Amino acid sequence: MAVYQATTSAPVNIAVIKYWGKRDTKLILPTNSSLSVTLDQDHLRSTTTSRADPSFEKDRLWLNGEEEEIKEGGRLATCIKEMKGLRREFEEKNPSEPKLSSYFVHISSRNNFPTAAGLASSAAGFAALVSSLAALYKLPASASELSRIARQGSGSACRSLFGGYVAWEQGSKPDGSDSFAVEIAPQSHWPDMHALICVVSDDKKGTSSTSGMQRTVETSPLLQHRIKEVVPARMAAISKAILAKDFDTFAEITMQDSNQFHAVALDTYPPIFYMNDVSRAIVAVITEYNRIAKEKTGHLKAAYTYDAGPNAVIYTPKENVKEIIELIVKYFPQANTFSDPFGLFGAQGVG
Ligand code: 2P0
Repeated sequence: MAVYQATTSAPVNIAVIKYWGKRDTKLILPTNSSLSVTLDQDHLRSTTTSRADPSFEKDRLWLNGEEEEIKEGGRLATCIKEMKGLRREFEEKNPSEPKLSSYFVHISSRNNFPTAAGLASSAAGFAALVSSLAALYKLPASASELSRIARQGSGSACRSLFGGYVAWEQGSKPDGSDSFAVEIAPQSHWPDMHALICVVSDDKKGTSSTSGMQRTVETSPLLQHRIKEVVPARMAAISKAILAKDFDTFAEITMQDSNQFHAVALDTYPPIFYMNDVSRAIVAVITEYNRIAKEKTGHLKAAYTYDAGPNAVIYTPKENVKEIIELIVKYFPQANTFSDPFGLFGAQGVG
């Protein structure tokens, strides 16, 4: 008996131009383009195994060993259905291929990063799910084509189909066919770039991204300014900075965009707070660190960014990593580093 099974993995990504707001909540089409840096390390990935078998009685999924319900019409069901649709097209073109599209699938997904790293896992999770089904089904689809399907699982997941620097082009078509991720540059383009994760809290966030961003779309006048006037110029400028390895411009835009995302959250009614006092203290430390560096050398040394939670991600050229960890430990003495060797991208607890 043939065994139809495939295992793949996908990395975590952290946006430097933030996605926040949908123009279509079912297809997950965003109100603005976004851009992320992939934390492309072996130890920050979701790994997923998919198996198709004629004996299976329904589609099932396990997340870190616990079974999750696949709700009809929900995001998981949509991704699985879309992937089966692609397989069906493939079988029509290649009639000798087994009819896997008619079998149910069992999917098992695990994150190898500690929950305590405070990272959103849905991006890596949906990207790994889609790529494992693509491998199971032997689809010739490109990463951008697959990103269109991962997007329907979780918006930010479309950016985890690539390593390195990745843009999610918002697109303009109502069917979402032009809303997908593209690689701006591979990680190898800028090996000097490092990221530190400062865990302020690993508590589950109060307002989910999905509901929070829709409240922002409905109530924030600042969001309208952001999506029309601010993001398009920043997307172009930061892409250019990445290609030129211009850290000063990259850092300035990254920090400004994090600030504006949190301003838009505050402009939501009722307001949404994701950063806390420790997050703000880290902003102050990095700002002062950059001020001194700029005075001495004319250049910035670090860029902070915060997602829908209080944890900081700090981008910095490699030469500053040690200094920044020492700085964080000095000002946040309760900090403890994870015992896992995090390699290039460190994770630092400051909780
Ligand atoms: C981002 N975030 O660009 C932004 C910045 C959080 C802050 O993408 O509803 O989990 O599943 O599409 O992708 C979080 O939103 O939301 C997010 P859904 P998602 O990374």
